[in-house]
Amino acid sequence: MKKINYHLYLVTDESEKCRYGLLDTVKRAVQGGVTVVQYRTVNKDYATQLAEILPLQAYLKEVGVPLIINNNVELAVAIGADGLHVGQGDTPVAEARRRIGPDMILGLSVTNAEEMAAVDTSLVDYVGCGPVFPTNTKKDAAKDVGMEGWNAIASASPLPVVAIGGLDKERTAAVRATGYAAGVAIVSYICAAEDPEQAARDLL
Ligand code: TZP
Repeated sequence: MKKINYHLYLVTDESEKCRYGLLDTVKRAVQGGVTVVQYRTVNKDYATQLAEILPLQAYLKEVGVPLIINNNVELAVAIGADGLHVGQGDTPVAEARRRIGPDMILGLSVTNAEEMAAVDTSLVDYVGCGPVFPTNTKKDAAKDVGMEGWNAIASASPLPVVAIGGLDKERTAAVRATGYAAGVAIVSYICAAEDPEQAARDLL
């Protein structure tokens, strides 16, 4: 299994919603301790994604932080990203694995126990579980599972599992205290923060 450090996993918001723009927000967050970054957008065309991702990738390579692309196999392969993340309704994991090859990290979102039970550990490297708490960031998010749901789903994970959805300082501490989280994935607490570096530190 490919090893990366999932401890503090930043999922980027739309660049126009990042208080300091995409690159500067990521730089500040990495200074604060972010260990992996996922580039995620639902409103940009391919050319815009490429224009945003190349400087981000150059910076993350320089500092040795892995870059994962959300739900865009073509982009992940074209730039030679470290990983690809897909949701249940996105490119199926078998097709994604075939297209990215054996070495790229592949993450899969799960929103309930049935999806967790169906994870193919021969194809997937890690699982994102949530939303754990309500979130305004993902418009089509499934119902939040709460701490009880997190405990039930995450404890059944055969792979490293990352919590996502509505996480702030207190909730992150609660999720980490369960002992099931390889990491926490965060959008707005960091991207919308007045001080993204300090926000990242809050979550370590
Ligand atoms: N997938 C499940 S919840 C979510 C995604 C991408 C958004 C989490 O954003 P926030 O702002 O950390 O609640």
